[in-house]
Amino acid sequence: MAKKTFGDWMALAEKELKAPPESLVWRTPEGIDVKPLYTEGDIENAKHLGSLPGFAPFTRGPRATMYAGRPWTIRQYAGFSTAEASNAFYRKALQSGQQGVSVAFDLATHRGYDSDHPRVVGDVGKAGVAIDSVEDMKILFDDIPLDKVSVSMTMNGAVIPILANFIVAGEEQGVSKAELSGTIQNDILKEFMVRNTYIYPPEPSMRIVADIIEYTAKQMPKFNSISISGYHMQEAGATLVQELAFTLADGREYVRAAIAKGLNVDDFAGRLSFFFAIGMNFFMEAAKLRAARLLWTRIMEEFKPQKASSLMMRTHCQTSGVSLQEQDPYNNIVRTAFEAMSAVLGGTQSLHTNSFDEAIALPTDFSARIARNTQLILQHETGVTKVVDPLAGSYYVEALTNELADKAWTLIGEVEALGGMTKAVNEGLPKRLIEEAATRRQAAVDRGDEVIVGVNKYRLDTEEDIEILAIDNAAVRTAQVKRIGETKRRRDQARVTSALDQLGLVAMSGQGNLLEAAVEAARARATVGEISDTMRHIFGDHAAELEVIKDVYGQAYRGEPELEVLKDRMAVAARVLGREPRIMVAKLGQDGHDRGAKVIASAFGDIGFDVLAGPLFQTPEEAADLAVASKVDVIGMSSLAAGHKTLAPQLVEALKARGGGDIIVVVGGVIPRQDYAYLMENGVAAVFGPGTNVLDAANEVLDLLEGKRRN
Ligand code: DCA
Repeated sequence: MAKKTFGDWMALAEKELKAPPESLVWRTPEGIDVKPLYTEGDIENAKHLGSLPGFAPFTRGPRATMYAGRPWTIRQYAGFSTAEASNAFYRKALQSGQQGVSVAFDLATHRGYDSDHPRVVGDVGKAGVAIDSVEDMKILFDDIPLDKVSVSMTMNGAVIPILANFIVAGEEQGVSKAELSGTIQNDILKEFMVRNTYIYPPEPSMRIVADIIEYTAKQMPKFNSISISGYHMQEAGATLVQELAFTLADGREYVRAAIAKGLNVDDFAGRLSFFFAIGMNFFMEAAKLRAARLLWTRIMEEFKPQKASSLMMRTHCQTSGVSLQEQDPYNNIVRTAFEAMSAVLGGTQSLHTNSFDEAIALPTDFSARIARNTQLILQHETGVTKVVDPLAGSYYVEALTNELADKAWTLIGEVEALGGMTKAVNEGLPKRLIEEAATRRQAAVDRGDEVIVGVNKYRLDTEEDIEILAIDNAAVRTAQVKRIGETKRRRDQARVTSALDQLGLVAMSGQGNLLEAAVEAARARATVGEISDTMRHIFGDHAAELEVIKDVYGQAYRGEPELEVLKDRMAVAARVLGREPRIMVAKLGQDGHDRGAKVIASAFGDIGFDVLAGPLFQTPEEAADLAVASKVDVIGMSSLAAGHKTLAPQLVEALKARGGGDIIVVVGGVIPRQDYAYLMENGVAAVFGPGTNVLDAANEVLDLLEGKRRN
């Protein structure tokens, strides 16, 4: 029988479909046209084919034997309330099959505030563990041998005091810094783009990164000095091409900063590590990791290293937080399992699988067990560890690898043309592109173009509440404040002052190493807040420019009845008010996750509201001052870090105290249903949980406004 050609297939497909097969092409948010069939022809020009794992450019994996030799590390990111509670959680997890520790700190710690600081009342112990000094750090790792278990710490803002405390906790456990293994995130550039847990402006922040790379290269040979992270970009709405390009461009910038510090590339490059998100686009996510390794080798070749390990990308991955849904939450177990499989097929070195309840709260013991077991099942039951890079040679996956690499390389070129990532960040390019992508995606979900099972399709009539973990934030704060007091009473104050003075000198002069100086201060029991403040006095605080993008959400709905009806209602409201209804989108406390707030601000602006985007990190009183002065009708408070039960009632009270009691307060974000009644009893007019359609929210806000006027 004659061999069939692609043309034969086209003809047959058209007959079957009764339409041209091109109609099946799926244009992804990356601008990649995914076709229904891939053949040899699609990889004819792909230059990356034919390599082997363990060799540059490492497309097929950084190790020769990959999981057949050693499976990836099961490393669950966790931390909550106190050091005692988190320590107990880690020890139990390690006994149950977890292989490495990954610490989540609370937002007060991230931003360099001690737990007794007035700005962090709603944040202490909420979205991670509160660490104020070495005393807390020692409790955190009590009975966890730091010479055997590798520890990852997600810390960027207060990275100097936290790493210093970790080093000293190790010392006092009898483990020298040379023996410590693990990773510090230390990736500040993406904080300016998306995550916002920065403290200082970009320039001194880059010095901090370089000082840590220098210190670890010289004194901590087993420690990964940085985890260059795309994760938070995807979480903030970036496409996979943006995530790839900006992460690699960040990496290049850090290498340049370390070389400018006088380091030889081979002295540190082998200890750079990466961190990506793995979302629901199964094959594309696996291809992304393959493309990332390919491109990293290309970038590192520019620096002419001698060691092969300097060209090698090693990465941690986490399943996607934004893919988790509040509605029908057990679906999240399925989502996470697919994402985990994709990360593994892409060749990750270390993996976190989210717990199914993480769209609404911190994991319970039950949900954490399922998340961990998802990986144990992959490692022990599926056979997926037995063969290296099993997707290699797939026409589709190789074509995707090639196309993602090409597209990301073009975007990396645009960043270079601006003068590198620090300049691009200052100019706002990555942030803007990511926010546009996020808003476009929200519109696609709201319109139902992108299906999310149980949310915009197949939604349940009634949702059952699931058991969630609630943190008593006030109790954590009281305990932390007490320990800070005890630590300060017991320490040698003269030694603390002298160590902090020395740190200040290193910061001011630009000479010496900040981490080296901070280690001495940590030994003397200076607190995280004191070490951070010493540098704050010299470096200053970073204040982000707030920009709200326009015409992306509106564009997606152009001419559609849903938007037109809403716009008519807006026009009526504007006539009654004598101006457009004014809404302030507020972020309170240290919660810098502003994707939701930005998307709402942008979409509400397109709908016709006069939108005021409040600055990050406001106290309830500051937000109330601004709202009253700006004569807003509504405040939309966005909360993603569990501070809502403290901060929303405080905002309502602060408004009343300023004569703004008639301003309507609505709250949106990661709010468990169990908390709705409490918020409503405390003056909140409406709550918009995860999965809320933005047009529905706008209609409800208008209902509230009209109700107010009728009263
Ligand atoms: N055969 C033999 N040895 C192997 C193999 C293999 N197939 N695979 C790995 N190993 C070795 C590695 O060389 C490494 O030893 P080394 O440190 O002495 O070189 C050791 O086993 C551990 O493997 P590795 O792949 O480095 O895995 P991790 O220690 O888990 O590190 C990494 C992963 C991504 C590099 C790290 O930065 C990390 O853990 N990141 C986590 C970040 C995080 O948790 N973020 C939270 C949001």
